[in-house]
Amino acid sequence: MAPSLLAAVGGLLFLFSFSSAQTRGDSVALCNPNDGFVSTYCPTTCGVADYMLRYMPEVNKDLDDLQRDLDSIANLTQGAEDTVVYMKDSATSAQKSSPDSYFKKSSSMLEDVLRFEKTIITQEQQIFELQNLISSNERRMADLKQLSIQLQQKCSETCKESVEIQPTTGTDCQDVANKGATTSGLYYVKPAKATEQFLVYCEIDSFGRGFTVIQRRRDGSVDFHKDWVQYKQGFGYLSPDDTTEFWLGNEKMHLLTASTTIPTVLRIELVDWEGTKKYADYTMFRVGSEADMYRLTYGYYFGGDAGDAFDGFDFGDDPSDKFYTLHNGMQFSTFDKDNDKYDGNCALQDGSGWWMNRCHAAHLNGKYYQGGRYTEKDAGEFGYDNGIIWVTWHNRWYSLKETTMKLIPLSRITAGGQQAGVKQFGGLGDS
Ligand SMILES: [Ca+2]
Repeated sequence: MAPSLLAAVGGLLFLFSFSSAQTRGDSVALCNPNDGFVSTYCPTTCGVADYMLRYMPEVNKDLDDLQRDLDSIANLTQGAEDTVVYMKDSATSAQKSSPDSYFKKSSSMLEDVLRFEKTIITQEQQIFELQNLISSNERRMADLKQLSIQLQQKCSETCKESVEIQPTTGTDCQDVANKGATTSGLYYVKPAKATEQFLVYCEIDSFGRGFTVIQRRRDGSVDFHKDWVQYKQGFGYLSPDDTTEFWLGNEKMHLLTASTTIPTVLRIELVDWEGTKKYADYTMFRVGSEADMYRLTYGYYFGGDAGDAFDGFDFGDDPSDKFYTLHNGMQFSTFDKDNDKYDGNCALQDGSGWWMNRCHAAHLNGKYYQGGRYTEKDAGEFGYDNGIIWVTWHNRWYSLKETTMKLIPLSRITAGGQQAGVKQFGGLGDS
């Protein structure tokens, strides 16, 4: 307790004893104050009462203050006690609950750690796999580099002629066969009017017939969209085993057919996508000179089961269809040399070189369509029938799989009575 408070309590007790005296004094107003009272004389009852009354309000106020202080102290004490109890309770409860909560916290941390460890393991696994991938790729790259070096070495070697060319020569393949050649393959021939020999593929059968092959389609490996000069000189590839596509060339065809007085048969052999083989023969076949634009002429259709498409075809579009699609007498056209009977340019529209009329019923230099069937949409910007066509067998929206055009003297076509045996024609369709 503060010292001021003790003094106040002491004063209170003192005042209390005087206050009972005052209560009994009932003549306060009549009291005459004695001037000497303060220090010289003993006070009268009234004097004492007056003195006390003067201090009464202040004392009461002090008492009130004191009471408030006491109340406040009591309150504070209670608050402190409450706090202590609360703290004790808290401590107890903290002691009780702490291990649990720490356990929970540490468990959760442990879980986190485990999760992170798992993630790390997964990532390590991924890194390992990626490293494997990198090394595998590096190995592949090394292999490829090695291969590239080998290829470069091979390419730098001088090209060796490995194509076997048969030693026998003649004016054409029948002449070669007549001289004893029995093997199909590459031969040099020199027709009478030719200034120099040139290479051809001779198909020599077991009857001693020698066919000179002038055109071959078999897999679409050669693009037949060529210009005038290319069709004149020939393009594609001759192979000793008859595995390639080519156009022998208009000039050579002219030389082969114009040099002889013996009628030449053009045999056309066709294979469709079902593997069926058919043929058509034309005798007295000739290809004119370049001055006459390598005009196609023949005497007549000599037979075959493919039908006479060179004679035109009545498509049913127009009464003049057949007349405008026949080929006998037509000059050769390429996209850059329009010799057709059409206002437009058949060779340009169909992307080939051919003996175009207006335009064709037979079109063996057409675009190669895998599977055979095609539509206007497939036929490019012009949308005309531009496939490999022989309409007397398959319609114009069916492109044949294989074709062969080959020459043989008329005198040999029926040799051994074998015209009917053409179904066994060599090479064709064997691929
Ligand atoms: Ca024209």
